[in-house]
This record gives sequence, structure tokens and C-alpha cells, in this order.
Amino acid sequence: MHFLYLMGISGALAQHLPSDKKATPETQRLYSNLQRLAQKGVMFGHQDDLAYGVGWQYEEGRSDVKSVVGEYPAVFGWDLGHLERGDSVNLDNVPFSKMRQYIQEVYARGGVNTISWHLNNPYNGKTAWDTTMTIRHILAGGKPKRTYKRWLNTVADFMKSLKGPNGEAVPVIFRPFHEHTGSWFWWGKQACTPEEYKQLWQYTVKRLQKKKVHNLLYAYSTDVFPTKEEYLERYPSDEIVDLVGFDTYHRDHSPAGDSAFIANTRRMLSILQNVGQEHQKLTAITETGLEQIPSPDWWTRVLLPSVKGFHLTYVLLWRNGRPDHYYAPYPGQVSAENFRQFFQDNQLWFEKKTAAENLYK
Ligand code: BMA
Repeated sequence: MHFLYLMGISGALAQHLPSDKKATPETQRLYSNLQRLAQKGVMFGHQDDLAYGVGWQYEEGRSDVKSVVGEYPAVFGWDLGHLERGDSVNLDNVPFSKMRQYIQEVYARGGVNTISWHLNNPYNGKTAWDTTMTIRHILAGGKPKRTYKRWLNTVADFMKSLKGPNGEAVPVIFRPFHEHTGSWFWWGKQACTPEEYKQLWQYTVKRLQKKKVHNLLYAYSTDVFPTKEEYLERYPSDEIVDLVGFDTYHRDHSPAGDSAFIANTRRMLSILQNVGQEHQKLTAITETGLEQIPSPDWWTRVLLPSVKGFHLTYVLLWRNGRPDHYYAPYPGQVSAENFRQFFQDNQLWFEKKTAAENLYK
């Protein structure tokens, strides 16, 4: 009855459903609210924000972003790398038990969680950065497939263990096999054909759903790309993707490099916005940043003009992992003052405005 009712109504309503037909009510609501929200503002995100920052780790309630602007980010990124090995901490040393707790806290506060997975190579046990051809061996069956299947079970168990106050599963934006248009991971461009990449995605999503994981929105996220054709070359299919995005880092910090970053990001966002409209998917910059932010006004001079005017779901800054590897400011950092100005911009949404939207209701 319910299904027929939906079928009878045109695209307008149908487009508000996530790709997983069995998505939990909270996941469905998150998806439809994120579509609405994209018209109003861009959520600010930060990887591992609650776990550690520059000079500290695992301190209850602490966040470098909050220390600078008085508010948490709206989106929190986490990574499951090494969960597949049965480790108790991820590849960046975050205990999975703490990650679960942070994810649940974020949900309770009305924020959004997204999870990437720098998983080891299931063919030879080396790291995610081992570029041995692997996907064809997984798809062929045998030991690599059994290994990968077992690893997926650990992901399924983790996703299902994320619980809200009423026992409901916490919705998560899952972003596997990212930056695949580059060639530094075993799922990268030079290690598989577009068809193999798509099949790995299909297998992954099907398997997770078979394990009764229905609290995920799926994100397809490339590295920087030259054209729309290249962006879509390895796109798995509308049936299993909910959000399209890309990762882009600002590496050349010079006057010419700054302008090039802004121009290039805007060029890619125009393509992304077009893809998002055509495929009716959410859009996001899934990773970005200028390492160590040496530029005092980077936030309002470079990042803001890069995204201004685009209807994105979020922009996520990478992790504050080490004194030489961080992407969000901390008190006293040279760009902290400017980050406070960036925070004032109406287009950027942090925790409070986001929470007020009741994304799960
Ligand atoms: C990379 C770096 C690494 C980290 C990996 C996974 O960009 O931050 O230090 O291990 O992401 O989070």
C-alpha cells in the first residue's frame, strides 16, 4: 500500500528516499532533511574532531574547532581503517570503542557523522596504499573474496553497533573507496578497470545490506578531476549512491597557487552541482584543507570564495593529527582569528544551526 502510494506520486517525493530501500526511518529523514538543508547552508566538517587535536588526545568534550569558535563542527569524519584486522584502534590510533561513543554523541547533539575506510589490501594484507591489482582477485572468488567478505562483516557489525537513545541505529554517511581517480590506493585508477571498481562497490553495498545494515547513506568521492566524464567514469550507479563529492587539497600556497585552488575548486563544484542535479544526489567536498594553514586569512580569502554560492551538503577539513599535519586551527594558531570570521559567515553551518534543523526527525 505504502509502496504503491509512493509509486503513484511523481519524482518530487520519490527523490527524497535514500538508495537503500530498507533504510531506517532516521536514515530516511536524514536524507530528506539534508536535501532541504543544502538550499540553506553548507555544513562545516572536521575529521576526528573529538578524538584529538594539536597537542592533546581523548579529552572529554574537547575539540580544536570548538576551542577557537565556541561551537562544534556540524559534520564529523571518522575512519574504519584496521577494523578489518580486528584491531582495537584504527590506523590513526583512535580506539573503535571511543569512535563509537563519539558518533553516538554527535548524533545525540543533532550533528552528522561520515565514515571513510582506509582498509588494508585484502589480497596481500599490506596497507591501503599498496597498489597491487586486487579487485579482480576479490571478484574472482577464492581466498581474497573470503577475506574481503570477512572484513565487510566487521564493518557491518560496527555500523549496527552505533545506537541512539532508543536503540535505533545511528545514520552514517559511508564513503568507501575514495580518491579512486588517483592511483595511490589498491582501488585506484591504475589498479582496476572502471567495471571492476563498480563491481566492488556493488558487492560491498549488497553484502552490507544482506548483513542487515540499513543506517547508511553512501558517498561516492573522487580525487580532483578534469571533466564530468572522468568524474562519472567509475560512478557505481544511482541505485547505490546517495551523495557525490570529491577530495581536494590546497598544496601550492603562493599567490598563483591560491588563485588556482579557488578556480579549480569552483570549476569542479560546477560540474559536481550539475551531476548532483542530474542524478538527484547530495553533494559535498568530502576532504579538503591547507596543511598547517600557514596563511593567516586562508579561511575567508581562499576557502570561502572557493565554495561561495554552491548548494553543498558539507565541506570537511582533514584531521589535526600532528603538529606538522593539521587542517583546522587551534587557539593561537596563525589563522585562528580569521577562522572566527569564517565561522560568522551565514553560508557556513556549525553545530547549533544544524542541530536546530532536527535532521533525524
Ligand atoms: C591521510 C593522513 C594519514 C592518515 C590517513 C587516514 O591523509 O592523514 O596520516 O593515516 O589519512 O586517516
